[in-house]
Amino acid sequence: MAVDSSQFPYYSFNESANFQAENKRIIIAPNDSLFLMIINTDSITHGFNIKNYVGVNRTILAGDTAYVSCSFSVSGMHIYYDSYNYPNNRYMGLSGMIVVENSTASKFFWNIKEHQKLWNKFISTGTAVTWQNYYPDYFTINGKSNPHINSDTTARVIGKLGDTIRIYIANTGQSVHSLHFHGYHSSIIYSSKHPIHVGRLKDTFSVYRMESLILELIPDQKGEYPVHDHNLVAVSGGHIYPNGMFLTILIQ
Ligand SMILES: [Cu+2]
Repeated sequence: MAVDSSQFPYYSFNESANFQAENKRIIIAPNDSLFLMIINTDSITHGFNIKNYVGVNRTILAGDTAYVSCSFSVSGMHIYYDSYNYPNNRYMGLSGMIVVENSTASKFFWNIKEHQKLWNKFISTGTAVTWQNYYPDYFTINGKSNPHINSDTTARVIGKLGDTIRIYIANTGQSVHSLHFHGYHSSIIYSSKHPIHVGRLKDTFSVYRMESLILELIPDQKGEYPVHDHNLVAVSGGHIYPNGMFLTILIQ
């Protein structure tokens, strides 16, 4: 269900039979062994893969189960997703985060996506879509839009002056998103697409399709400041402002 209470088909990797728009967030330490059992409870074929990880791609028929084992030797973040009928199934929501870390920083997670309501209906009924004609109208963080995203305690940054805060961002949608922080600069400590950008201190971050990015924020002032997508259509939902990719940071 979208921010304006309209409904459209949406898929997600969940831990149980209870539907959650946000995919299961997997957090492990470097060199941990991760074993996944992926059950396809749908009536159509799905897949599983981890971006930039060789040997885990699976096709999972309706009702079947796949088993995947993997591990990561260094800290970072990876995107797992439905690789079948790509990118359609992934676009429909089937994509989440694998966070590899052992830091003591406070952590927040933004899995960002966007949708064109009509396209979700088309894809769910097997109707072909042409990505060149894609004009999304709903924009989400962890499956939620403003104002609901502000009550997601795993997403909304709340901290104190001088804290070390890490924000894990994955763009699992089809569009590029450009996140602008008001009030604060953050440094890039990991980028899957542009490792050369690590160390840059900025207030606006482009996040490309299927890119994962880790930011470190050390707040130097108190206050409540917005963070939003600077492609301003993404600050709307169903054409209503500000019901999109927009939340606030609260530093006390
Ligand atoms: Cu701005």
